[in-house]
Amino acid sequence: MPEKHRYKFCFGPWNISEGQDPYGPPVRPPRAFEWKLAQLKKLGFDAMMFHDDDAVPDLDSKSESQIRKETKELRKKLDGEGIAAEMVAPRLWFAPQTVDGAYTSNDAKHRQYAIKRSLRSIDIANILGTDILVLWLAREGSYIRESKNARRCVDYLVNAFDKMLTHDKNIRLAIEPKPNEPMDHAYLPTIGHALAVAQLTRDPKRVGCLIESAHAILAGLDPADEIDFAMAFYKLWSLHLNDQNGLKFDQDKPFGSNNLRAAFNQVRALERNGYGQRGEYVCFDVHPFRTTKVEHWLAHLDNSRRTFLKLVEKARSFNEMKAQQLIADRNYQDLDQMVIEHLMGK
Ligand code: XUL
Ligand code: MN
Repeated sequence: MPEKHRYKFCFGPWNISEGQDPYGPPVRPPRAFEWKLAQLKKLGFDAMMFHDDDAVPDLDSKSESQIRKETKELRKKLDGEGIAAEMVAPRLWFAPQTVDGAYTSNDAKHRQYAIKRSLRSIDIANILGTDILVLWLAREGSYIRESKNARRCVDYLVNAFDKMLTHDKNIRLAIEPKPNEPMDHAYLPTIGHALAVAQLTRDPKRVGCLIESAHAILAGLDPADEIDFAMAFYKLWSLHLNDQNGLKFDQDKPFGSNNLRAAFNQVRALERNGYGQRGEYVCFDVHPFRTTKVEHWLAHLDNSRRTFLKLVEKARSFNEMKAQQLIADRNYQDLDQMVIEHLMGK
């Protein structure tokens, strides 16, 4: 077991969400960023994640100097609270220019928009003091396969990543794969795809990944195996823990809410690879249920962390010696039961 360490935790302002879905309006009132930051602090989390326009609202309508000024003000606010910025992610799925994709749009002007906005996000990351740019490639894929040339789209993605790597010699790109939603099929649906495309860029060692539990489950994969795979390459630079009940819309349930054993295995994978020991954060990309009342608005965040910490204890108190004996005897039947009873607290 690697040296025991304290994990650092984070979430994003979008994780205190208002409950809107495609079928109904918000059910909780919008709250200002300052309120969300105060809640994060009150809960004792260490850092916040930012989309570029979480950091600077309406940034497309602002000048470069205005964006810089507002980002510096945010940095001051965060420093004042002792809260770090974990990452910045360009929100490339809201603007009219990204209706048909961002880096892989069929329209060259729109591809340029996406790249320019990403470079601006890197500048924001620099001011906020993080070297991680998260790329959730929301609209890089197709609804209608014949509408795009998937081979050319790989070149477009590599070209965009190369521009970012050139723009800043220290920035690290953490690709967050998701196989579907909003697209029918995404071009980089898994960690294997993300790490493969990294090899085509001008500086592969600065292109890594972020694993989100729900996204791996949507790809039909086990998030724990995705963690071990990414960490074999030393390329797991961020993490969105949550849960997902099978192949349906992206649910972002509290960590461990659907499958406690799968959550236990994710924690075991993190522990055995020493996740967090190079400064990485454990982030919860979780949302409150739509039914959640205002007075219970932060429970999904606190509960996810509680579950995580309990599972760290479970991972550290798992009888590895006994497990190894059962493995040596190929007695996976009893190994299976041993895990179940360990989780049940027998
Ligand atoms: C989308 C998702 C995003 C990213 C950040 O499914 O997970 O919130 O994590 O852009
Ligand atoms: Mn996420």
